[in-house]
Amino acid sequence: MTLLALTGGVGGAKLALGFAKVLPPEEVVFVVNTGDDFEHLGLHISPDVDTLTYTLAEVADPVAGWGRKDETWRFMAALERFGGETWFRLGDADLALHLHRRTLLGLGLSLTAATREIAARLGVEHSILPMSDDPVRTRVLSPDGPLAFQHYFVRDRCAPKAVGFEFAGAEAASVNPAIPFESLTAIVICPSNPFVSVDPILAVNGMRDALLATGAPIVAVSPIVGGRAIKGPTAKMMRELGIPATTVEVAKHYAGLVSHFVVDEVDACARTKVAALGMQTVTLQTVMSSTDDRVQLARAVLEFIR
Ligand code: FO1
Repeated sequence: MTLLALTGGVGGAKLALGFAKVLPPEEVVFVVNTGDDFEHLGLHISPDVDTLTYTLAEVADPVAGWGRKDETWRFMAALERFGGETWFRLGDADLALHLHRRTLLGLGLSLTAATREIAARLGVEHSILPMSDDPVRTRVLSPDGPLAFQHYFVRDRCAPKAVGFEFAGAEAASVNPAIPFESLTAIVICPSNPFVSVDPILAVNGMRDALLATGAPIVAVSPIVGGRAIKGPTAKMMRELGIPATTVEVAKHYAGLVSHFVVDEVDACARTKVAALGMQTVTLQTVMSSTDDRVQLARAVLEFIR
């Protein structure tokens, strides 16, 4: 089989690790949101690509989910003394990755090639593909105007009200040519934020049509469990957009694209409404606290597809 898994950062990377543990590198490819990318301190920051890379390399910080475990912060402390910008925290080892990526990009490598090189050096054998090599930048629309994604997410701690989203550059961006659409047997949308992690991927010019044209089942795993987001601001965003924060609403958001939808056991009663949208559904334990949980959910999703 060849599985394509679409993912954002921390939440999606958990299930991605489960797939990487049960499928060999030739049977799964990860396509990652780069709408969160930005230029900062002269560096190209690609948070979701790095979160997945560190997760698959099993060097991610287990508490934050982003950055590296056993990280040190001398660079940040030194930068602070200079009065530099420290709202976005780059650990010392993470900084090395960023400097190395700047070197690779400066040599003319694409983001895909730089990601492949960095992942290989960290011992990751599975393919991590940025959704596009062209810049796409997510902006959160707030009553006070648009906010660059990391300003909204990290600097302002998701406090501003979200009234909409923009994916600047998505229409002009090309789908990553390394995505093996022609050989896919299934597509999984990991339990990432539908609005700011998955929608930027789908917004890349031609991505949605290319996914649908594969004819492969498209399975989404709900990031909303019992009316709450497992991680991040998904539920808050839904309420601000005037949408009830329920798994059924997530399914509605994906209607027309997704053929199979995974709801958590606590939302078993939502299955009838999801089925009414024309999706096949299954109830699974989707909250992943341990590596075993990730592997178990990955296996169960594969079983559902089969
Ligand atoms: N998230 C934070 O909440 N605070 C940070 O200071 C922060 C720094 C950071 C550095 C590198 C990196 O790869 C990710 C980082 N993140 C940080 C996470 C990241 O910005 C978000 O989790 C994603 O953009 C949302 O998927």
